[in-house]
Amino acid sequence: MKAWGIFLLLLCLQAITYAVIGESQTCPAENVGKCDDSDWEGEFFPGINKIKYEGPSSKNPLSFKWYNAEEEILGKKMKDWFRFSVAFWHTFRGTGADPFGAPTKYWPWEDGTNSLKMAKRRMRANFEFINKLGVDWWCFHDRDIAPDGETLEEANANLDEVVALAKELQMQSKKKVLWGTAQLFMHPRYMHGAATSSELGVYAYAAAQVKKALEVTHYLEGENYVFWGGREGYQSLLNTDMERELNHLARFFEAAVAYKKKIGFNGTLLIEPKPQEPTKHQYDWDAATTANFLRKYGLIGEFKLNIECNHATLSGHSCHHELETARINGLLGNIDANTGDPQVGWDTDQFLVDIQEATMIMLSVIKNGGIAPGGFNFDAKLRRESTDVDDLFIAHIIGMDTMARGLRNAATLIEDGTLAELVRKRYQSFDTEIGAQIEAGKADFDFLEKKAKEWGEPKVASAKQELAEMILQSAL
Ligand code: XUL
Ligand code: CO
Repeated sequence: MKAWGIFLLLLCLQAITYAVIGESQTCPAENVGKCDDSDWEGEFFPGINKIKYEGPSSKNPLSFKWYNAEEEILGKKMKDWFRFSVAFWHTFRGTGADPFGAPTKYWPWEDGTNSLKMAKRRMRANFEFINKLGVDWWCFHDRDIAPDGETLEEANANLDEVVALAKELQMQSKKKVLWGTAQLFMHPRYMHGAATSSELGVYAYAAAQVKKALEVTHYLEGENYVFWGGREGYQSLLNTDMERELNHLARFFEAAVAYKKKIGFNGTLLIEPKPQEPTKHQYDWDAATTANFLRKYGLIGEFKLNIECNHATLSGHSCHHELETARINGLLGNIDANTGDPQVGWDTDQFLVDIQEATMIMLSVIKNGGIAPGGFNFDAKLRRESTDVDDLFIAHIIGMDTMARGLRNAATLIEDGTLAELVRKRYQSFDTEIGAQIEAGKADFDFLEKKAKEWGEPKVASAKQELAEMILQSAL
C-alpha cells in the first residue's frame, strides 16, 4: 500500500515536471554516456500527429499528397500494393557520419551509447514512428537493433531481450516485420567475407548468426528473410579461389533453406544483388547473375530477389531493368526503394523522388500482380545535412508519395492501353501461323531458310521509341 502511494506521488511529480517543462527530458550530445538511468518518458515525436492524406493541393509537409492508404487502384488498396516498410538501420541508427566527417544527427532520445537500455528505447521510438507514419512493416539487421556481445551467447542474449520488447510492441500496434537479416559485414571477422570467407571458423560463425536471425525473424512474424552479401566477393582474383567460394556460398544457402524448413518459417528467402561496395566485386552482381547462380546450384525454387534501385544503377542497369529481369524469371520478391545520385556514383541510399522512375517501377510491379509477401522497404537515409527530427517524417512521406504517384501513373497507362498496344503492334509479325511455330520451337533452320528466300528482303518497321516516351509522359 505504502509502495503504491510512493508510486502515485512520483507519477504526480512527473506530470508536474511535464507541465512545467512542456516536453520530454533529453540527453544532450555533450553529456554522452552521463545521462541518468531513468528511461525515456512520453512521446519521442511530440507535436507530430498521425500523418494523414490531404490531397495534392495540401501545403502541409507532414501530410500525404498522393498516398491514400485505403484508396483502391486497379482493384487493390494502395497500402496493399506497397506494404511500405521502415528500415531500422537508416532511420534509427543513421548518424549522418561519412568517411570524411563525424555524425551530424543527435536525436533527442539518443544518449550516445549502444547499451541495451538505449536499444530498447530506440525500438520504442521505431514503433511510435511507424504508427504515426501509418506504415505496417519494418526491417532490421540483428546488430542494428541490439548490441553485439563478447561472445555469440552474449550477442544472442542481447538480441533476445530487444526482440521480446519488439514482439510486445508489435502485438500492441499490429505491425510486423517485412524482413529480417543478419549483419555479416561490419565486424572485422568478416573482412574476407562470411559464407565466402577463406576461414572455416568465420563460415561457422556466420551460420550461427544467420540461424539466430532466422529464428528471431520467424518469432517476429517476418514475412521474408534477406541475404545481402556485403563482403561475399573479392578484392583480387590473384588470391581468390572463386569457384570454391561460390560453392561455399551455395552450401550456406542450402543450409539456410534446411533450417528455415526445420523451424517452420514460411517466409520467403531473398537475395539482394549488388555489384560492388564494399568489395570490388560482389558475387550477387545483379539479378541475372544471381538467377544464374541459383539455377546452377538447384536453389532457384527456394529464393527470390530483393531488388534495390541504387544497386541496380551501380551495376549499370536501371531499376526497371532489374525488376523486369527478376519478374520474367519469377524472382521478383521485394524492393529496396531508394535511389543513387548520377553525379556521385556510389550507394548514396537516397529516398527515391523521381516520378518517372517510380512509374516504370510500378509498371513492373503491376505486371507482377504485386509483390506480396514482399513490399517496399525504404533502404534510404536522410542526407547528412538534414538534421531535424521532422526530416525523418518528411523523407518517408515524399518517398511514399513518389511511389504513389508512380502507381497512379502506371494505372493510367495500363487503363489507357496505348503503350501496351504500341508494344503489341511491334511484335505483330509473330502473331501469325509461322510466328507461333517459331515460338513453339517448331521452326528449324531449313524451314526458315526456305521462308527467307520466298519472302525476300523483310520490311522493318519503326520502333516508335519517342512515341512510347510521349505516351509515358502524358501520364506523369
Ligand atoms: C547495403 C544494403 C543493405 C541491405 C541489407 O547496400 O542495401 O542495407 O539491404 O543488408
Ligand atoms: Co538494401
